[in-house]
Amino acid sequence: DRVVLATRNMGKIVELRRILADASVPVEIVGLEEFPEIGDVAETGLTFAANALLKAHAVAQASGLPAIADDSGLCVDALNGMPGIFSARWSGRHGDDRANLELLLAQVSDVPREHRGAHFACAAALALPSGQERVAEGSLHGLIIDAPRGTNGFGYDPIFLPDGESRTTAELSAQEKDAISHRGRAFRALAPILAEVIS
Ligand code: ITT
Repeated sequence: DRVVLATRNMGKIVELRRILADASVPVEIVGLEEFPEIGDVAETGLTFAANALLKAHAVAQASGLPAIADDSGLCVDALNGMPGIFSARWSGRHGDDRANLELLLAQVSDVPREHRGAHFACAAALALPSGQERVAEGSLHGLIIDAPRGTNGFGYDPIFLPDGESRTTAELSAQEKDAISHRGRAFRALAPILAEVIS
């Protein structure tokens, strides 16, 4: 069985293939590069779940295969939950992780540590060409530190310290991040649904 992974974000692709492989879902994951005719999906939803479903449905319709999508982001308490669904384009340059992280750091520079709370959120969506859909969500709570640390992961990982951790998510190993991450939680919850729906 083939399932399309509906994302163009390399950081997510690496993590999703790993998380789904570890969850032993008996499917072959194919990337969007196999469907060059599928263009970008407008992320017009107001929630992570709405945007994940938009991406999954668009790709399931266009490819004729089941599709899974991730919509995720970092919600910062001191910024009223922003950048949230705008995390990938916070600086105005979509997918420019460095620029997004620098802007966020500047925005919280005056916020004292006790008010640096934040969480990563992920919605994992599955859509079938028939229109059937499922969503699962996951989150990871922590705080924003003053300066980037670590080179693993992607996006805002170098400035995010999970609760109870002394290392940022960019200092955790891949396996350590997957075990606690918003994406790990969301996709491990979706995995049995995926296995059931495509069997
Ligand atoms: P696709 O829509 O093609 O999947 P995208 O990068 O545009 O890719 P999103 O709109 O879901 O996807 O944005 C997710 C952003 O949230 C991502 O670019 C990072 O800035 C941030 N993010 C999500 N998960 C993260 C993680 O595990 N670690 C660090 N940053 C993360």
